[in-house]
Amino acid sequence: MKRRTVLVAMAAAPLGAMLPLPAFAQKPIVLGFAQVGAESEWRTANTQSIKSSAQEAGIDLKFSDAQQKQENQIKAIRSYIAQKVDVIAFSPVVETGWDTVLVEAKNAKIPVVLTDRAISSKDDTLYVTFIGSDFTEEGRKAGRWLVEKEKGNAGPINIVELQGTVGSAPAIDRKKGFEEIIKSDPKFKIIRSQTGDFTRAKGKEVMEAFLKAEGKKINVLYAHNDDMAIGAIQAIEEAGMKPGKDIIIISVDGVKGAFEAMMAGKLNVSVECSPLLGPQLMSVVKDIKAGKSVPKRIVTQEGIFPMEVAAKEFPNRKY
Ligand code: GYE
Repeated sequence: MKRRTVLVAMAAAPLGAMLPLPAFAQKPIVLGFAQVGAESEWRTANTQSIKSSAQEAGIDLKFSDAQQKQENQIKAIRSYIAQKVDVIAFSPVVETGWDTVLVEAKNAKIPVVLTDRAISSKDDTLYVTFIGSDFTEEGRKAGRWLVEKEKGNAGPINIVELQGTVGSAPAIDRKKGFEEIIKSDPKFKIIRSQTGDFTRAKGKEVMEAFLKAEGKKINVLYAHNDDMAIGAIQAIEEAGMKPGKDIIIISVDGVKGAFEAMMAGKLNVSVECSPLLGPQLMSVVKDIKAGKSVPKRIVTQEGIFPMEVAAKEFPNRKY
């Protein structure tokens, strides 16, 4: 009798009462994100992507900017541990030196997701997954483009290289991938290589020094990101040379500023590296909280844009 009453009551209840609790009644997932900084157009787009997709996903985001300093990122991670956030995500400014703080997160049972840049650690239980690009492949793409471009040129081809932040995954891997390809022909020579810390200002400054030391001997500039290439373009123009013609310029990221430089004929090619990692990160965070298993490595898909296609591609660019 009693049971029957319940059934009748349920049938009479409005449909909504039988569904799971609506989203607003659930406690939102809290995600602590320790960003590298705001050093480049890429980084600005990455931050924007993370903030907007957290909002769309209903995730409570705690965000910090480390101004390209590892110590600041470690402090931010420690504060997320102290606040007992649900998940910590970060983009490690350099590859090494993370074990201590990540063991602390592990002991506090807070899962960690790496985005954009990888760490180098023997212990891969310190993070759940790494979402980001294959930087070595980006370096190879840059190298392959140059080899193709210089086919039939006997050389020597003198290259100057603007490296990214010292010790960072993209600087290490973009150098490695590029060298792997160009070493197949001894006509390619890297005559100078120095860091420009992924910024326009340093890119310009270091290029000025390269020009002072090597002048007209420089045939090619390989910059590990667009911002440094854009800074270097200014230096080349100020030295009375034509960027994109007197010096072939190759860079990485594919940000709008690079497309503008390509359309102006000043940058020859940009290898794409997508900063739009936010949506993937939010869905991984939700999966982790739901106890689902996630792959250890999630690779971003990307292309390469020579200046010849820049005007056609420009309207499609999202960052
Ligand atoms: O290429 C550069 C940024 O880690 C992939 O960092 C990222 C790099 C990007 O400052 O522009």
